[in-house]
Amino acid sequence: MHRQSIVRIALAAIALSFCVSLANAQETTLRAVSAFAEGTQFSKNFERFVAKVNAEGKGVLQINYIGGPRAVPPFEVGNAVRTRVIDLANVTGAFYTNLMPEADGLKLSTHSQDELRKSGGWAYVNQLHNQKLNSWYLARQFYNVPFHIYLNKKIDKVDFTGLKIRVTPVYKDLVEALGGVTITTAPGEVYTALERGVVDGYGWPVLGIFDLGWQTVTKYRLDPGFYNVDVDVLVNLDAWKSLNDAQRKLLNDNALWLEGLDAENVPLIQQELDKQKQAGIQPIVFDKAASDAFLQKAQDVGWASVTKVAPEVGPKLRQMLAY
Ligand code: 173
Repeated sequence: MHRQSIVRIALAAIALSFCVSLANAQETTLRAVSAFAEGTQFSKNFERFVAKVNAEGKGVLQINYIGGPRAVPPFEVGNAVRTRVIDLANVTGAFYTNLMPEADGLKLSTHSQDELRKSGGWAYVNQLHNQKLNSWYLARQFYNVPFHIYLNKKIDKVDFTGLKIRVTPVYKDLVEALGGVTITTAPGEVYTALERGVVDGYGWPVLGIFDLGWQTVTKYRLDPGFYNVDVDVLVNLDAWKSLNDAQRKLLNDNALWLEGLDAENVPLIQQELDKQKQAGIQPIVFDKAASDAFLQKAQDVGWASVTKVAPEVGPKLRQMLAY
């Protein structure tokens, strides 16, 4: 080969490898964890989000999903994202109330995330997360999924006197207001607590009790369901600020896609109620007046608790989320 062409090819190769390494330098990897066990109800959609971002984000952004509570204990996930031990988290507000007490109010919103994005509710909640948890409030999932109290002792009125109930901050004040004794545990400890009879019941959403085998140690479900689940996707604020426009767009577009998956919850809830029935879990249902009183109590106790721990933010949050 002509000497000049060899030089030309060599130069082209150098130029090409330079471009490739520049492109690689722009690809960022975010480390992510979930506060819920891998593959279970409240991690599943987040895991679909991770897979989709990774498929679409080649050369732009990748998410390294480290996993569930074996990586970071559920009640420490908020702090891990705040301090950037991880960059991205799938976690419920109830698990980081130690750092941000008003996160307990997220379960009390009465609007879809889509509506809250338009009304300014999302922007307010995001601002609170920026300030209090050094994080960006990327997405909220499961707004249309209620919580229940599951019991192993039958009750003949909405009164938990004499009962020990496993809780998180979601249910604690409500259960106590109804006379129950509360024991706070992470989801991973619920099965053993029930099996050993340490608790007579537990709070949990309508979805997900089959994931960890709880149907074998559950007799009753108190109806109606109350509040709305929030499982939030948070990004460490410094990590968020370091991203370029294309990277943020990738995450935002997929966050909206993730929120859209909530439409699947409607048929899923029906299937799960049928499955609970087949597993022998009996609903405990009271008359309309008692049910309405229970729901009213849940709302009243919920907002009173948020306002007690966050006197200024509480009423404002109520205005923004439950208008
Ligand atoms: O019961 C819980 O552990 C809890 O607070 C929760 C919150 C959101 C989804 C699932 C469980």
